[in-house]
Amino acid sequence: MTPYDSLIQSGFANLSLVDEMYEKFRADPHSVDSSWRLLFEGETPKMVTPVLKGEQEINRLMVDQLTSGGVRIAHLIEAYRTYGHYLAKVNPLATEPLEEPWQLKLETLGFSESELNNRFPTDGLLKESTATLQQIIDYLRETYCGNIGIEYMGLENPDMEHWLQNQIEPNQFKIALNFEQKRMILQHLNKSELFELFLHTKYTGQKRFSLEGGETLIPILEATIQTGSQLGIEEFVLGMAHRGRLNVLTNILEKSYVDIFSEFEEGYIPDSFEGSGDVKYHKGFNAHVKTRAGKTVRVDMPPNPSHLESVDPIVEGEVFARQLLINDETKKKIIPILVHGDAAIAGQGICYETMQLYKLPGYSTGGTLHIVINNQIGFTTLPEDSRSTHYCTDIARTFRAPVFHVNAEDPEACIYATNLAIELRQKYQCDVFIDLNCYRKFGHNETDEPAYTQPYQYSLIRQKKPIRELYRDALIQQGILEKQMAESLEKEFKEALQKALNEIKIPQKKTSPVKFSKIKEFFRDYKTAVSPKILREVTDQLCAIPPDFALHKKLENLIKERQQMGHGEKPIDWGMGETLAYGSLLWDGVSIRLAGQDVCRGTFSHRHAMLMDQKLNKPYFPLQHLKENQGRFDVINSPLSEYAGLGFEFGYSIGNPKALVIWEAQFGDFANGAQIIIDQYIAAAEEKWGQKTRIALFLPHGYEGQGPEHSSGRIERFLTLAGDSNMQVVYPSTPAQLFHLIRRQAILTEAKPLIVFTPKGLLRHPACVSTLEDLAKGAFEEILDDPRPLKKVKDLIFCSGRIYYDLDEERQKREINDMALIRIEQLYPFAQDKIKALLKKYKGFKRCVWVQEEPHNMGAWSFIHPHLNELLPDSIEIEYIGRACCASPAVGSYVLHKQQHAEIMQQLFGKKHSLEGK
Ligand SMILES: Cc1ncc(C[n+]2csc(CCOP(=O)(O)OP(=O)(O)O)c2C)c(N)n1
Repeated sequence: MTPYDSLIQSGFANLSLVDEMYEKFRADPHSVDSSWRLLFEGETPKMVTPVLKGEQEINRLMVDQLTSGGVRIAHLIEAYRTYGHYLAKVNPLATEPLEEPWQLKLETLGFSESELNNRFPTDGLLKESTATLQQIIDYLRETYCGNIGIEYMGLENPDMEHWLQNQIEPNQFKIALNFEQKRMILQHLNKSELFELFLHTKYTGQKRFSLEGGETLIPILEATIQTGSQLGIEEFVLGMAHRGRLNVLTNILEKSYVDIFSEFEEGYIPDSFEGSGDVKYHKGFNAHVKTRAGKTVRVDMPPNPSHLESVDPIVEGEVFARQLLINDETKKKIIPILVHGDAAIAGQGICYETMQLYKLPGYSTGGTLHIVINNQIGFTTLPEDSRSTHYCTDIARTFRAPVFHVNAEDPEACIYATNLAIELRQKYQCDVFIDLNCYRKFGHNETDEPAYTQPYQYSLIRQKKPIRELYRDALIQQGILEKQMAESLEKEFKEALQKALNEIKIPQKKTSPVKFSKIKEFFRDYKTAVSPKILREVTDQLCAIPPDFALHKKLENLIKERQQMGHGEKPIDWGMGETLAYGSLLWDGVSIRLAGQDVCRGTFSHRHAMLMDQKLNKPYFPLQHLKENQGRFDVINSPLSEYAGLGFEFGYSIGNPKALVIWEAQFGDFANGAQIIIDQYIAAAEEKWGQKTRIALFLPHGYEGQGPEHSSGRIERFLTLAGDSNMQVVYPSTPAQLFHLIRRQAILTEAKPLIVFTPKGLLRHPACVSTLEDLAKGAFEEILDDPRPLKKVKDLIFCSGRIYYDLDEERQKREINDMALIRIEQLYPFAQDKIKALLKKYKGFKRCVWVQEEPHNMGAWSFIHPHLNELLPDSIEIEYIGRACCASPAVGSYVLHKQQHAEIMQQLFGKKHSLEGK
């Protein structure tokens, strides 16, 4: 409560406070609360504008106004604008009138009952300049406490407040629709309800997540498209909840009834797609919809898994990418719509994480329209058990997004709110919420008995007349619609449904289903080498820092070294290998987006893709200044969110399939905060929905004694997810390998996600370097053979990633030359043929070992073991050397870590190659 509010609440008992505040205000207008400032600046209330006169007079006038009621009326109006929604009649299940909130009580506002018939200035609210207190309150109640409750005050956007007041107050938040508009609403309610009824009778007991009780969603979405298109929107990306999804698919995206019904038929097998598929209420669809004004609007509903709200950041990423592709700088042509459930929006943290993106330059889509199907239940749980907030939409308050609370049983009010919401989004580029208060006619799904747990709620629901009938009867009663016409509209629609049902042909299973992109795609000969000339040119541009740029002292050296590396005068380190991969791709016009926590500099200070002018505090991105017509390069420090952060990038990669999109975790461990995006989308989206992505995940991994949480990117998890050619899991060990890998990912003909375990300790390891020539020839090698000259090999050692350098060092130290160290750089898809070739090359070896840093139950061992064993001669069994099984990825103590490391070395080298024996 503001101090000014307290004064009002105290019934103006402390008028000396006004003097005190005014003194403070005169000395410094910002030293007082904004409510006082508004008062003294004469904006609210308008009656105190003569503040410009002498101080004495001001005080006198204010006292007059306060006591005469002018200020009180102004405050009363503000109170209704701010809190009127608490009294709005938006709950179709309400059985009793709402209790007046304290903010609107007469005494709170400084009035008494006895003043109800006194006349007061109306402050421009009514046409008349004065009216009785009762009349003013009635007007405000009609406006702010009718069938729409609006939360729009105090959102730090006075212009938006005024705009809304001008829209709302003159017509008391009512809309006058013409016959055609009303007929359209009825038609959409018909479609919405009768579709569900039809499914209910024809496919009794089948899961469809009926929209009944919230049918008004369909006219709302219809209005969004119609009004939106008139306001310049050409495309909507719709993140849809399970509830009403089939209804929206047919009645908004115009998916044919035949197609929908077919999916309900026994024996249905999809014929259009060869993956494992998904259930009908998770599938995506897109369509071009014709509006009544003759425009065409694209509506895209991406597929999503059961995981509620997980699609939110994906929708945002997709929209953001598309907006960039069409240069929609105003962000008014493509907009995101997110349809939520009331329990989900209140409970799922991803909603907050996604909204946190909404004003960030690297993520903002210019505002999302949120529609909550608020059926006042989540499965069997009531709001009192599922949220601590008053409204399920209270997240909107955090982000200063206006909310329209509407009653599904008043479709006209819903449409009016929708039109305002979409106009607001277009005008103010803000998120807007429509809280569609409704009920759920049946159980959570159609096989559920809701009365087990909600007998009272369902006793009310069973008495409910369908919204369509309520509206139809109201139109008939108003004389707007003839009963006959209403009946013929319904009949027409039912006949269309029946006709569709008769047309169903169940598709036959294909005899030999064509699989989507094959494993062999990965092993194609991709040309990733770049000529030394281009590499030098890229380097020169990268290192050409503007002369007046105040570079950080330490970075002067980095730039100098990078210049030498790019000219072959110094070995190329990890950072430069990565940078040259980006630079050379951008040179060829490929767009790159790299996002994640602190990626601009790089968590381990190896990247420096953003340089800061030390005097002007302004960033400079060398990779954006290579040449004209180069690819777009975005490097974005993400908010501290893995789930929404990765979800957004996945969505971006769908929205712009050609771009190379990379998400980097701060440490690989943190990727599990985005596990739903990894499991449900990255690993399985192609298999379930045919959705292809070339997204790459960089997961810093490696055992350097930093403890349980900074060692492992959880290689084992990704390998468990790998299957059926769904993605690549790679642990590259040299800068050149990374260079070729990044370039391969950008040009893969069949886009597949790429999981890369990236190093920490190797970033500056003197042995982890490549030459310019390594970049200028060759390609990414799935398997790296031993580069050292060896005698007849007795021990064949397989490993992956960082540990190679430790093993090699130890081997050198011990002057061993009959041991081959083979690096499996690409763990999945497993390059079986290349391994076979190496086994042949080292034929006659006596011992075969897999060495890893990770515990026995983690790392690549469980995956590699059967793959390698299968290829070995019968006489040889692969041996495991690594840490013992452990519940946690790594020990906390550095000393213990070193001990474990020494044990690994001892196990491998100790038996036959003891140093003492030398
Ligand atoms: C992340 C997640 N947790 C749990 C579930 C199981 N589940 C499916 S629907 C549902 C209730 C959702 O309630 P609400 O958001 O209000 O939508 P409604 O079904 O009422 O339309 C639950 C718990 C899920 N799908 N996703």
